[in-house]
Amino acid sequence: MRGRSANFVGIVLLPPENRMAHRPLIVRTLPALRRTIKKWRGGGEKIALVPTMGALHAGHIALVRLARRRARRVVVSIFVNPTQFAPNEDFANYPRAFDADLAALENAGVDAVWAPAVDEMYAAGFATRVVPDGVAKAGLEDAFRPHFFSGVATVVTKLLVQCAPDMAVFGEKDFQQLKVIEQIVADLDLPVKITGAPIVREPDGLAMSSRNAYLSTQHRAVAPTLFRVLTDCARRIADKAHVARTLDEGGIEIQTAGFGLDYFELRHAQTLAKVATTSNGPLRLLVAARIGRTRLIDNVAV
Ligand code: PAJ
Repeated sequence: MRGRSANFVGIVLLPPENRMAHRPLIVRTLPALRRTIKKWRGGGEKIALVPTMGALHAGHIALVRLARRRARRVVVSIFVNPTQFAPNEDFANYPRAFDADLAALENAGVDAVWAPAVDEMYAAGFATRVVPDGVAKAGLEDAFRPHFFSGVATVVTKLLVQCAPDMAVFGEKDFQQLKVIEQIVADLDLPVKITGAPIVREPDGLAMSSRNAYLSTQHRAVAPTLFRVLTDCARRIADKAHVARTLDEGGIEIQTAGFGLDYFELRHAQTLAKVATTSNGPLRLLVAARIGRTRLIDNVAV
């Protein structure tokens, strides 16, 4: 026994605060969140926020790791935000996996998980919305989900006020959403730096998404077509192929694979304005398409 415990002595003698260092604090109420933030601020610690709706995958965790490199404290919010879902959308069925999420965040070294109930976020009588214009009206996601960006803008503004982070990380996966949030922060003078993080993909190129869980085996096999067509068309456009023709051909390929196409467009990467030629970059190629009951979005730089 002596010899055996001696093998473990290095682990056993670790001070408790070190062993517990990566177990995130689960925060459910605004006063508790404020106390935590105030304590960290008082200690002069830099805070990063990673907003999510949970059902976490490697794409979310990459945002957390980026946040960890930039700030002493990392808060991840998990809140399936009802105001960004239309009545016919998947709010009720959106995947929820709090225990698995917590385990993943513990591994990633998160300090706190801000997970309010819906009535903590939207108290009785709640009647204020942030309604973004500009990039939020670019005719991409907004054309198919008209309610979406006011819901996102309202909840993200609240999260930024609640957590008062120095920085917040968002994925390029939701490219228009990232631009909308940059615009809100600039327009409302919110003292936070917004950082965009690259898209994390499955080995076959499919952009990771909580909604990929909805895909049938058959549709999952077809789903990487989106990234393949995106990269192929981006390369052709960068090589000076005719833009409209390339987009038409790419769109047909996506539909032939079995998707319903919402949009497949070349846009200016900052303003999201329509572009007909490659003369005024930086450019982004963006797609949204439906397969079965799942709607997928993706984009690449050109
Ligand atoms: P959610 O879809 O959970 O995504 C949370 C964050 O993870 C977003 O910034 C999103 O762009 C990023 N993300 C998702 N998949 C990614 C991938 N494959 N690679 C890199 N980043 C990825 O987006 C939302 O939640 C909500 O709209 C929210 C901003 C939390 C407001 O409710």
